[in-house]
Amino acid sequence: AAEDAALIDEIKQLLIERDAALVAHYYCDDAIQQLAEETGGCVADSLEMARFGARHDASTLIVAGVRFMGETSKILSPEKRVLMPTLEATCSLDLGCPEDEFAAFCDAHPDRTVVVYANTSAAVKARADWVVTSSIAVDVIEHLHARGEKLIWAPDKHLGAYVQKQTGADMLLWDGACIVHDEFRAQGISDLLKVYPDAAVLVHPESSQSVVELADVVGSTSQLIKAAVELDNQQLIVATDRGIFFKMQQAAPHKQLYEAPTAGNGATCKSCAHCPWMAMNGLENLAAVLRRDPSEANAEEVFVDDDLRERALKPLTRMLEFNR
Ligand code: CIZ
Ligand code: SF4
Repeated sequence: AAEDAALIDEIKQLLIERDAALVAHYYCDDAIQQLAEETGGCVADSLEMARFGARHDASTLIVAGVRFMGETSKILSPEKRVLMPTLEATCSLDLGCPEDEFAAFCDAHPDRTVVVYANTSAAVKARADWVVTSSIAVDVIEHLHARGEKLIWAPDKHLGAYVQKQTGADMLLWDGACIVHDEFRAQGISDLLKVYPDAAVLVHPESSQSVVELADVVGSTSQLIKAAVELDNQQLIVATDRGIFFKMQQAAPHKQLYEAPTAGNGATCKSCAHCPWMAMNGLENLAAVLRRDPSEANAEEVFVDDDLRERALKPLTRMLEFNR
């Protein structure tokens, strides 16, 4: 803990020296979220992270999250230097939707509007008509469906199925999943509800349909935090990355939060309900990336080439303007 305190002081000092703002996702470890908060950065979902970064006047953004979040920040703030604690932090949805296979899928269905989830590479976004996050997916698809458009949806099949059910839209779904949310199990949640019969169940729609069906509230990370505050229930069973407990408990200090059970529960589970890529963001690599001489190349800097950037910016801008 003493070592952590020294590291934290060093990082705070370096953020000032480098004119840098720390932008962290809700799924990062508590120490990172706390630092972002204490240094005037932000803790948010991917949409709000990108917005915050673009608005902030720092010349450097440190994006603690996963690769696509760094890319989105760079696309929206090309004049800023975007660094990450490690560029190796990726996402099973991004990995499961390679650019070439996705382009072939789109080419096979030229009559369909292409909607991709924010959890994709810049190259996949560049192929899309729309980018959405889970907080606005239903609203955007409703809007496109009302205009009579037929859709391609990628990459998360669970979120896609959920949105399809909510809107009745004609959607062809890519077969991708989040390795964290895919692990929640309806049976485990039903069993936990027997122990806490008054609990409300909060579910992120990257979870499977059987889990979504048990939910009192289905929503994005920000929407689930809001629900935790507003619901009368004192006990909450939460089916999303447990990194969210840091902000949720802060927002609803008197409520009891329980992790929804996963398939891997028990002795075999090293990191149930916690994204292994989000967990790669630590104090050590955060400090290391800031210590490097800012006049030299930084191995953890995010670049998006200009042509790709321009193409990916279009569907991202549509999302931001839709959501204003
Ligand atoms: O699961 C994720 O990576 C989420 C929820 C990303 C986001 O949009 O904040
Ligand atoms: Fe990707 Fe899932 Fe990790 Fe989010 S929690 S970054 S969707 S693997």
